[in-house]
Amino acid sequence: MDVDIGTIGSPTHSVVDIHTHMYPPAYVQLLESRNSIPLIRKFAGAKEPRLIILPAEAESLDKMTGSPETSHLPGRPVTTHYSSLKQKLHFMDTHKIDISVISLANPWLDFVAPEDAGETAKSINQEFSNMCAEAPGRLFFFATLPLTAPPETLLAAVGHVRSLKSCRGVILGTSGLGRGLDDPALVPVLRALAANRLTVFLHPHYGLPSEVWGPRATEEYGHVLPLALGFPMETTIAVARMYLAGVFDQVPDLRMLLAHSGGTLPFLAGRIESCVVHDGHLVREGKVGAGRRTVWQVLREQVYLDAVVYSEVGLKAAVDASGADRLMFGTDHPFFPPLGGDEQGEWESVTWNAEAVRKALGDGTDGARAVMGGNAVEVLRLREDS
Ligand code: 5CU
Repeated sequence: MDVDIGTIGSPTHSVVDIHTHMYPPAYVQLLESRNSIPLIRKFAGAKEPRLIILPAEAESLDKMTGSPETSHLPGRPVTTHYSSLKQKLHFMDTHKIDISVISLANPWLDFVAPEDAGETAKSINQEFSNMCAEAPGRLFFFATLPLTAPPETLLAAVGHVRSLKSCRGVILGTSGLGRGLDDPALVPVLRALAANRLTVFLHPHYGLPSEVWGPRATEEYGHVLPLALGFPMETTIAVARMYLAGVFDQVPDLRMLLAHSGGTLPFLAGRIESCVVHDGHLVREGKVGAGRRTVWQVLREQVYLDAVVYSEVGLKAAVDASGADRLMFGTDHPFFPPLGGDEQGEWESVTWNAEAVRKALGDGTDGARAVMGGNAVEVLRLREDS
């Protein structure tokens, strides 16, 4: 079914895309200069250079390097959709998206040497800020943190991004400072973000260990398993670890927007709760007593979910878990382009998500309008100029 997402928005009800990435030109250059993943590499006979970023793609890259005559190219083509601002605006216009909150795509600066990370983050964030300045009111951004840098550099980066006019938060992977998001050393950073009203957009990259996909995956299954299952499980595990470590209680002002509708959290929150309540170790440690906030509470009090789940069933679970007032439409552009189709036209991956909103919340309802943009405008202060 064709969905005109423009009919959901209106002059008073903006359509906002909160999950939309870019690799600005300086980041593309950085990836082009590398010999191991993440990297961008040209292959003989291929029209566009290839972006190879996922851990699960390392094996295909090795195979390709060993026998360059293979027809199976690793990664994905780097089209103009990845780094051109003009292209981003065209994509927004095509899909009647009024406002986009752009963010660097994975794997951000996770691989950058500690001594370079601070300056790299500064220039990338400045580049994002400059792009937003070219389309005032239409573009905002989630900044990138230099997570491998020393703590003082990292905290200074929070201050820097806070000062950038169109910055509304930061995009964060699940590795944190290298030991995950339940690492006590990350708490001061999360506190600084919360104190500066910077929303954390949590996004996966690492998936699950490649072995779980089995010996046939690389040759036969493309990127389906790591993207469809590895990404959501990674997010689920990261947030469950934060919950068990008490991070949400330690940083009560922290606001997290979870990619892909929270992975599998809306579906598994009940099971997590049951496992917590029935765990002898947690009970003996006094962690299950009065005053404990349940996973459900955290989902309704500190968590927002994007609506990038491509189905009514998944979206309904997200609505049930966090509430329609905590869900926000997204596209995941420039990923999931129409293969073999017109990349300048309408993208099916976008209309699937808009259709899911329509079906889960009702055509033309206040709930649908809130998810398509109203919630993002409110939560991320998109009508404010600074
Ligand atoms: O297709 C992909 O690899 C990806 C990715 O890497 N990151 C993302 O956000 N979406 C799709």
